[in-house]
Amino acid sequence: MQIKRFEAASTQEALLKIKSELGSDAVVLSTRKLRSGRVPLFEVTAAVDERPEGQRVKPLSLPAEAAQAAPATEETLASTLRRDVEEIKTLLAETAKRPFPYGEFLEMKEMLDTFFDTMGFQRKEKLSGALLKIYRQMVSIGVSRSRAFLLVSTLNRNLPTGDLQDEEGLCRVAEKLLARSIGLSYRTAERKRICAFVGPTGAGKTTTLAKIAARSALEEKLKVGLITTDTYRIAAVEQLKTYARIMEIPIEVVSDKTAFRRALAKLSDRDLVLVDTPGKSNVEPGYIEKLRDLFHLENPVETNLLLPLTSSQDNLAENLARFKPVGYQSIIFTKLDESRHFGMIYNVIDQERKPVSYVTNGQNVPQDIEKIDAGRLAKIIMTRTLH
Ligand SMILES: Nc1nc2c(ncn2[C@@H]2O[C@H](COP(=O)(O)OP(=O)(O)OP(=O)(O)O)[C@@H](O)[C@H]2O)c(=O)[nH]1
Ligand SMILES: [Mg+2]
Repeated sequence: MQIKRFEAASTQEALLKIKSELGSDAVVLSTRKLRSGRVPLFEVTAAVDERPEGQRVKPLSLPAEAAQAAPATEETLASTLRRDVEEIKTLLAETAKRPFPYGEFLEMKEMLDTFFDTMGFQRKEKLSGALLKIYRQMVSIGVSRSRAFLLVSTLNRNLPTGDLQDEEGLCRVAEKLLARSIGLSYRTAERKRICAFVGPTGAGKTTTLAKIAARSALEEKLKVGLITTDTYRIAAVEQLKTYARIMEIPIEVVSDKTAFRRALAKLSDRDLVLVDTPGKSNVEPGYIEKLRDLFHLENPVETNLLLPLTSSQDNLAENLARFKPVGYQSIIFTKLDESRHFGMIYNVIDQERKPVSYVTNGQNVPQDIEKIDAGRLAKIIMTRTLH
């Protein structure tokens, strides 16, 4: 490559000099204004490839309009650069302010996963369009992909070919299969006299307890008593005392095991004693052990773990593991009115093999609660609605 420096009164004049000396294949490397004023002077450095014709790099000649335009002085180049840098800075700042679109990203990932699953199934076993639709629906409401596949695969292998196109019929059979699977976790046990409510902060423990207390007292005409172990927050005690006052139900506030035993003795005439516990942060040391210790009495306590369906599947799994040492017997899913991921209920039951005693679907006491069995749960999951 030959590199040469040219001086001229304008860049156009310099380009003409370059063309006549180096030929039309010459490439401009830099332009610099050496002198301003009435007699300006420009320095243009150009290069030409000396390799044989066939091996030359295509020349980067100036575009026609650039050659026509005003000479590119140092000032104009610098101001263009400054403008570009400012523009890039503004764009970067705006991008940084915008939150990463996790929702859209996860939705896209879900669609891709389902698409690849569908392709995979078709290679393993031929599924009808109706079955694939059921699979996609189940995954979209939170049923794990392996459980959804197991279900459609069972339908595929056990139903006559003619039935595999009938989506409505398939949904009915799928609902029955789900109900049977969920039913395995239900046992016929006598309802215990003492019921405790544990679970993550804000899961709806106090509200659910109040709903059950009101229903038991008003509809079942049971003599109900309340105990709260939430002595950490005045507002929490007041919340339950208010409910107790309205329902005319006795309430005891306890802070340790001895007081708990005393309270149980005081409420010994009650048909049903409901025990509220405080929500505590994940890092509170000894919290789970304290709960377990409190409820391991000679008087058996039915412990309900409350899980809000507004949580993610990961968060549900975390809370299941965290509360396992308490030794809960039943699960209550709360906030179904704020979620569409009813399929997660099935994942939890299938994994934990524990029955769901209630679901709650709103903030109204005592209306927004439903006592639930396996058949009703399967219906809620398959129809994706509470009605
Ligand atoms: N949408 C909806 N909100 C609910 C439901 N159950 C409870 N809530 C609301 O959730 C919030 C927390 O309810 P609480 O009953 O105080 O929850 P908690 O588990 O006792 O809370 P902590 O004692 O602080 O751990 C309140 O605003 C309730 O009204 C439900 O089923 N649906
Ligand atoms: Mg509470």
